[in-house]
Amino acid sequence: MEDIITKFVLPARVVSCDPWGNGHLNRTFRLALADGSHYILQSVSRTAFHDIPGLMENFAAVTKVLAEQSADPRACLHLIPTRDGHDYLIDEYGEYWRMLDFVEGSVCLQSPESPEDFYQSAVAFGSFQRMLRGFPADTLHETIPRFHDTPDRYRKLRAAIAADEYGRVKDASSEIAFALAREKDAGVLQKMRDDGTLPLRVTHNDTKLNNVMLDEKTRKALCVIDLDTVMPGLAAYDFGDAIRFGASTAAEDEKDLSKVSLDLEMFRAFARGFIPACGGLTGAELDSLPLGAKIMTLECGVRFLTDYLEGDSYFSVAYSTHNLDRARTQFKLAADIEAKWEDILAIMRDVTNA
Ligand code: GN1
Ligand code: MG
Repeated sequence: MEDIITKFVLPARVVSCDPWGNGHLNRTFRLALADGSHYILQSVSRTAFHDIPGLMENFAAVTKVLAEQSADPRACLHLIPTRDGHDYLIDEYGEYWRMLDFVEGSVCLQSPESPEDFYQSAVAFGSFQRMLRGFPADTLHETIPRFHDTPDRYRKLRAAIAADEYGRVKDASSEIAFALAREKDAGVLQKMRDDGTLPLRVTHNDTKLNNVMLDEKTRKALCVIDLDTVMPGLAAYDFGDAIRFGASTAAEDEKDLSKVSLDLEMFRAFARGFIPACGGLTGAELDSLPLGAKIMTLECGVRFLTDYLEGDSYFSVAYSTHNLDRARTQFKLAADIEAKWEDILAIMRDVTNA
């Protein structure tokens, strides 16, 4: 590790290097330097990302545009160059490493401590989308093709069921039945993307609450992180994925499903923050946001379930049924979103008429 660290231009000696954060793919470390500053060192998952140079090009271009639009250096990530002037390095094992400045004085939450926290994250993700409105989307590399193509996620699930390589299908029959029963409905966002009903925008695509840094004192949103999946997408993806994670009453891998439900107050807080911060969403986009919540939740469950059936090759797991537990929470939440559909629509009417 020391070898890698010395290849980046840092202002002082590194005194410690510790694992950091809660990502399921990249490996992340936080460095503490002798001058009191901190940096983030990350190796980018080669299982998830097959074009890391393209991904890093996106990263550099997007952070440049964001930095131009904000006076506060803490409002956007910055890549720290290597000594020979590159944005990343490849080590002797073929691993890709990048260094970022650490957003000092910030907190990153695994669940909102109040609706205000969640509102703040909504403002951050909405503003992120607005700030990238003028970005030439066709210059972005598609870092994971068909990332939120839900019908494609279902095709992969079906293939995993058919192969049953790890003999796990028998342990997941009710989850499989739940997912397949919703396959037809789950394709509507992709259909509206394909037929042009919904406009393509530059979206973040991984809008978990823990991908926003809040100021530890004011609790105002500072900065959106994890830019690996910034790609052309739908407003409903970012809205929906944020609801999936932050408006759930339980953690993504909670085993006690009675604890998992949709918190309508959190839903309202997010809608109130996201919609005005995005600005200029079309009527069809506004209508698609609740669908985004339902479909992103279902899709994430389908992805966890597929990975479980395929022997946990994508998401990192702490135990053998971890991905199955994750799939279960997503399906429980999706069912609760269905049950609360009329309440959700009423909140949307309130928020958009306010
Ligand atoms: C992955 O690694 P992390 O936590 O940022 C995944 C997201 C999932 C999420 C589920 C590139 O994100 O799509 O929603 O796990 N990222 C990728 O927690 O697949
Ligand atoms: Mg991510």
